[in-house]
Amino acid sequence: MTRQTLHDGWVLRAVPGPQVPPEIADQAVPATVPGCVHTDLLAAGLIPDPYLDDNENRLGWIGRTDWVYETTFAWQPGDDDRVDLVCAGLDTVATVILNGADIGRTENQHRGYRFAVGSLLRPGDNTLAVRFDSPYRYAEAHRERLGDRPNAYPEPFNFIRKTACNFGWDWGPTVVTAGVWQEIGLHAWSTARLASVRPLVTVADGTGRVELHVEVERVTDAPLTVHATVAGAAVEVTVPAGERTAVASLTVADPELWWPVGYGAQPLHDLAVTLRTGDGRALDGWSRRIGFRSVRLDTTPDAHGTPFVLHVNDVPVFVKGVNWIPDDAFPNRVTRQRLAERFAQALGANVNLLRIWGGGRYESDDFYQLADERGLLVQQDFLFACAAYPEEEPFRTEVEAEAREQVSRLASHPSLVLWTGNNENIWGWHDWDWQEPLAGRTWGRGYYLELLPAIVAELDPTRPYWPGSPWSGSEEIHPNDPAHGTMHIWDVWNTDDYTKYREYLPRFVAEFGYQAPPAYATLRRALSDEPLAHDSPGMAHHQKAIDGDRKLQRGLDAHLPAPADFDDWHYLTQLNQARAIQLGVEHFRAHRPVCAGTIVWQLNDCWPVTSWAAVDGDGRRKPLWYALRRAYADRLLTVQPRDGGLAVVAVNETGSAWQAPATVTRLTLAGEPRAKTSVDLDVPAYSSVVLALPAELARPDDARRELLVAEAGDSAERALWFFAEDREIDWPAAELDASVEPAGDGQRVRVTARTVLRDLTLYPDRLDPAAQVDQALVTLLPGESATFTVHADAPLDPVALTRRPVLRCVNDITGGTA
Ligand code: BMA
Repeated sequence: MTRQTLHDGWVLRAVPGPQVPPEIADQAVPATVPGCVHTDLLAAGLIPDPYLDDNENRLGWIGRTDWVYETTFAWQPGDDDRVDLVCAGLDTVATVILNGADIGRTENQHRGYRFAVGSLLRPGDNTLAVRFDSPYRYAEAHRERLGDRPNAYPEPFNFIRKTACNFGWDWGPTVVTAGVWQEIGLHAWSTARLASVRPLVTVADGTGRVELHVEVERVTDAPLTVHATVAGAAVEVTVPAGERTAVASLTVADPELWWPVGYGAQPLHDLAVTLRTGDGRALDGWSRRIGFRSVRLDTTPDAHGTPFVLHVNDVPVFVKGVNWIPDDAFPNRVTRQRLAERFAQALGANVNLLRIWGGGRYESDDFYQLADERGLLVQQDFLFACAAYPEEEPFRTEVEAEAREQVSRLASHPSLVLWTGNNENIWGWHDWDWQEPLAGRTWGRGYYLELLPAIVAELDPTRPYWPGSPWSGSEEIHPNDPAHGTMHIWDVWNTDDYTKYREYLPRFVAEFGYQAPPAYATLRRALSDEPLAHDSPGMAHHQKAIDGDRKLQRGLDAHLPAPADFDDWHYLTQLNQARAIQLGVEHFRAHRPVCAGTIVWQLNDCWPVTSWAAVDGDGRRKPLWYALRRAYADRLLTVQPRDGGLAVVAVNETGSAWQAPATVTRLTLAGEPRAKTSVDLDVPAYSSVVLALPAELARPDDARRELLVAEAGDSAERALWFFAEDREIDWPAAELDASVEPAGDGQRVRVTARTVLRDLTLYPDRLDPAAQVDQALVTLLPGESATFTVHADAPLDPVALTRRPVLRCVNDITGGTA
């Protein structure tokens, strides 16, 4: 058995057409495989960078063009029974041509393909070409044939099995790619090969079990054996002549369990499978690292409605999640290292679950391996988002094939704990005026409620399936009902103030988000606007949400002093995003266990853009990231309005009791205490306590000049409450002392407050795009100090580090009261 990758020597040509610019029309462009047309044209200097300014607008022709990839490779015949061309992923409508002969046509980015090509190969040089049809032409033809379907965007992504957000989204550019986007190569084999290996791993009564479903492809009837080992257990089964499948079971007594981060370790075991001939000759092998854990979803109706509680190893896990979108519009740029950085950012923000949103992709093996290693739980949506999808052919067959392949591919990963049928499509059918235009046409119901659950039940009954995000558990109940199953909260961003989060008592919030611009250095890299303004052309182009700028302004107006310039606007909008999400998360967590999880929209971005992300398109953390780290900490102290007054809620999402002396103080902005209470906090493992505050604490003498400070143990667990909005508070002009000193390979910025300093934030990327800081949004009372540690490529100017626009706080906005 030999494998030969075919990643070298590719060139790319545009099929002539009136839309193709003359400088590209006759070019043979060096092509990267795996890769895509956009990144090849960019590398060849033939197009401007689609991520900069409004270059995107001039590149729409790429998706309307047919493209041919071609390479020549050397091959020498061996004595193998079969030689296959294996394409792990083609994007999307492709004709594969070997030595001039068509060997196959594909139309699904989310599947792999294998073609037997032995009879077409010749000794010496061979030519392989892949012709990609314009995805628009394909999708529009199917739309024409089947009748249009409602869609949140004016693009035909629901008529092609291709990453939906590639056609643009409310955070993403329209860069409709084509290309050999995953590995491609020759696979020569004899007798038989492993066609698929699907390990179903369960744990019951402390015993681990691997039920191994093996499928072989064979060219002879000679007997075969499958041998498998894991964690000291071994098994061998025969695949009798004529049969293509076998099931082998491995039992591991008392395995060390795999846990989500925060709940235990992530032991992984090599599961090795070998296919042999009857006389023991090895033919093929497969191995993965698996983990022993059980997972189930508890949705048994209770007094509040229908819960949505994920249990791992029979322990209910409070989900502290973030939604994940493709980390780059060009997937070949998303390296394992980049994923590892993003995962480190998720873990650093105390996240324990990533939901892979249905407008993206079935994530890569690298993604899932990293999630397995780090203990990040994964929810994978099937790839349907924000549109009605046709169920007619060829789509039904494609969807079924894709789902079977992906459920099987991902079965080995302990991190994967939940499959979901789609993003917002059942909700869309209910609420987005779809039913009339659909006029009875298919819209995807059969996928979400019949086909996909049947496939998961057949191929991977170890994992729960939930028909949609959101979904209430029943067609009789509105899919976004807060009391039942999962919900998405979007009225806050779209129409209401973020304090409205407090009006919801959801069982599980699978999406809620609030926008802010990316880091300043990110804007400066991407935009040549001079000066930058909230509505300058580049800023406007890199804001894709309907009315986004106005919604940001609405949020500012409700809470914060008016920005005097772009620097103020940038800081305040970022601050408001952080405040909004922190308020939401703390409110929802304070209602555990009725609420069993929150998944913030969204962790990451795919290019430089104003969006709901916590980490921007250049990988820089926005202030939201720091707020999330606090709001998602295992131990959370928060002040919440309750029953017309105030309460301190202590949430303990750890396995041991949280016992600490706690104080709650009402004090003036000048730091003079007005009332104080002390209690001994005792929060059992995985629970919360609510301490109603007496009126002398909950009621200010002067709402514009006071705050509450709740502290437990050391001040790391500190919660603040202001009695008025920042724009109404009588802030003293910010006064502080600051010093900067070298610290290892960075600098330490020490700030001592002479007045209260509200949400002190340091933006070192203003001075060096590579600079990072370890904390943000620190509120100091007079006399208190904070130390920020900054890392940059070279030491930064100490004076600039302690001044505007680098060092900011709310009460420096107008130098005083608003
Ligand atoms: C939800 C998501 C995305 C979208 C986001 C922000 O609907 O599922 O489709 O990007 O809201 O509007």
